[in-house]
Amino acid sequence: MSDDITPAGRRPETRHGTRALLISAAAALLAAGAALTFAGSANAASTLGASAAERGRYFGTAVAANKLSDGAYTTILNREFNQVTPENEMKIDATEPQQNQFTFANADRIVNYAQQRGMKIKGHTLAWHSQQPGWMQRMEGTTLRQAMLNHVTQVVTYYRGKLDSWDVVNEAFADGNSGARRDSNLQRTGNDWIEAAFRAARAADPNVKLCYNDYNIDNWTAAKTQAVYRMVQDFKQRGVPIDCVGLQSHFTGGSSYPSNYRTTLSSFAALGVDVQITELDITNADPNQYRNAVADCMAVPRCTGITVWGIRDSDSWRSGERPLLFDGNGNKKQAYDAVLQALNDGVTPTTPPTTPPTGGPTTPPTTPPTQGPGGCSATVSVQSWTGGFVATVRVTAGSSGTNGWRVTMTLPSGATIVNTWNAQPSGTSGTVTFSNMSYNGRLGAGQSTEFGFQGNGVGTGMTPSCSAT
Ligand code: 9MR
Repeated sequence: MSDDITPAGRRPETRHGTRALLISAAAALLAAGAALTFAGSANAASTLGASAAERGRYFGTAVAANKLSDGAYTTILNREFNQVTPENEMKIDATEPQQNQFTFANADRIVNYAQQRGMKIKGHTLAWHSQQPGWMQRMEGTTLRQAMLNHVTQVVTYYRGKLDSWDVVNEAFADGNSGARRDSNLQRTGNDWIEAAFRAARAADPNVKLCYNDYNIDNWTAAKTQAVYRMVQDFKQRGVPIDCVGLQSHFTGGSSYPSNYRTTLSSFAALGVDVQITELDITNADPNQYRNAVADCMAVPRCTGITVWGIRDSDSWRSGERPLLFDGNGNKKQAYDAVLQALNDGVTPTTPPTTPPTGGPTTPPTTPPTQGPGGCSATVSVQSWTGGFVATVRVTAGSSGTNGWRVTMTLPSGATIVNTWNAQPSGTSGTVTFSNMSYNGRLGAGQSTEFGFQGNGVGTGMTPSCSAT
């Protein structure tokens, strides 16, 4: 593994400290793994899902709703996989074909199917430059930003409690050597569109894991990989809620498995996020590349699961490359055996790899809830750094619910707001009233929502008061 590459922005002494830690952690895992591997091969699991589960992971596949009536397809799905990702049914054009008219029928078929069988579900995907419905493709600026946040809020709310994770943002970085964001109508709404989407998702479901997902971020030295790494590092430092990074890993169409893949997986994981292989397929299903990719995931404790992008070659978006684990007749290919072996040889992390989602380092609410006259309350928690802060405000409806709400707070002298999400501020300094957006004003009795803002200066001593409208 090309361990000598120092990612930009990381101090060498930190790097050495990290390496020493990783080496001792790896030694401990190897010691534990020796015993577990022995036990594992004594009664090696005979399906992909069972083997992954024995090692605290999942093994999943992309699923198409219209194939759930194909018996040959579902026989393999039920036998081999314990996680699913809807291939197209949760994309923006599928769930909000007309603005504010949501359709979940096809996605629900997959969700119900998976839930009945105890399979984990990854939602895919909430904010993406591609597969936008026509109305969204024609939008720009503030209107688009609001529409995107509304989409995130509505869809995450609809599936609250049902999914394991969401691909909140998909494919936001450019290919090539620029390390820049991909140009798109979403990107043109402002560079903070990604974090705004993550914050809206967290507010809508505090328990689902929130992932950033992309392709061509497998090679650790690639500019695109480094750019995504720096974004995730920045999010963790600033407390933007992110729980996982998905490496699509389409080793098709001219891409292939990079020898430093394990370094990439472990480097992202070291930032404090789970990593997952989310859309794996490999030209001609090369058994060695499949074996290596799976073994790399198994060697990284926070690599929590692998999803292949379809079941049979005939189900693949690149069927001509026959890139999957089953042939068109549903027979296991050589690559299947290689993957099963790599799973069975894998190591069970000593600590469970799944952690509850975290929004980064948060401080407990700095003020007791204050009950406004109109039946809502608000608390604020603040994360500060030198010269700035992010405030997250939780609004909770009283016993009669709200049609709308307003939260007023006085900023300390010298503090100014530079960015607000999920609320409309009346000003940028002094006493500011934050009003609900169109999509988060209506709260049932006892229900909560969150908004937030970023400020310059010091953010201490703010006391929110809430009134329902
Ligand atoms: O496999 C999906 C295919 O059926 C769709 O036509 C295509 C349209 O964009 O999307 C494919 O899935 C993509 C996934 O959503 C994101 N990463 C790349 C996948 C392959 O194109």
